[in-house]
Amino acid sequence: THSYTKYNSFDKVQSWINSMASSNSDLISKQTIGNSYEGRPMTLLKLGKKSSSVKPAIFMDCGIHAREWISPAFCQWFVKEALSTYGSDSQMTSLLNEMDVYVLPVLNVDGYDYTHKSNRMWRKTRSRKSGSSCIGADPNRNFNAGWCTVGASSNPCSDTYCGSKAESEIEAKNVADFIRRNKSTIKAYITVHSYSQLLLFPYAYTFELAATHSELMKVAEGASAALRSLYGTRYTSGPAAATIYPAAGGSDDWAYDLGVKYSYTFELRDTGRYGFLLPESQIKPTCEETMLAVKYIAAYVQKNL
Ligand code: 0X9
Ligand code: ZN
Ligand code: ZN
Repeated sequence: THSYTKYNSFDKVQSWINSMASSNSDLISKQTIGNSYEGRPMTLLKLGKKSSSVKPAIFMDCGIHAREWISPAFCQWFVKEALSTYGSDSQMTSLLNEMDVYVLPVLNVDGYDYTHKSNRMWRKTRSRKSGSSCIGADPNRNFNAGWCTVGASSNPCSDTYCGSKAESEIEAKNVADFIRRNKSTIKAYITVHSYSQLLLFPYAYTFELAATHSELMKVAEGASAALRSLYGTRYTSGPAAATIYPAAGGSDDWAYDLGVKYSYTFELRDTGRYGFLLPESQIKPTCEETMLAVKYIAAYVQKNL
């Protein structure tokens, strides 16, 4: 059975998605943005008060990397909190009245399932390619942003394999197609990873500063301060190349260059004690503090539409 304070399997997340979407039809709907390499549906939730006019939107995905289990846990938590605080929390109410929030709880569905069934430390997709016995590409090296120029490998056996071309991975292509199709409404892109306690923004594929660097930094610092206010958890904010490492093909850089001006990558808890194996006892505090940061970014975006 599904629990917000446990790491749910893909099947549990999928049935949770279906039940959320069918029981709260006022505020939530679901759509499939495509299927994965192994044929699993990639189901996107849309949160927001129904409106006759087109609303601006925020897109958030979790679980690009299979082993980063706290990330899908956060997307599930976000959906729960959004629905349960709409109508009582003034910020959430105003956010969902004025904007839509798209939540993709698990992007790398095949990899996520594989980490539950076979190899807990798997990172990549599960695609096969002829000529190599190695499986999968790194979906966060597969977007069309300086593709495979730095911090990525062209060796299919590497954990940072960039794929045979940009968007070779169907999961990356499905997300990119959706964002391109809805480019005029999507004002912010948030992607959730673990671990290291960082709030990153473009660029990762170059050390050059983004055109809107100071605004991106200001919002990141505000979000990090909001996060820290709950339990004192410290996050470092900055452009990805200088703050973590240079790496091309990331979804954050791609979305930013497409024109989504507010593009952020969260690296959630912890700083390495447990790493990807973050205990379930930390799901609740991690999600509660991260809510404050995501809501800070959302409030800023909403105010600056
Ligand atoms: O390397 C990554 O893809 C992310 N770190 S992780 O440990 N979760 O794998 C950082 C992503 C930062 N942004 C880009 N590299 N574009
Ligand atoms: Zn990651
Ligand atoms: Zn709460």
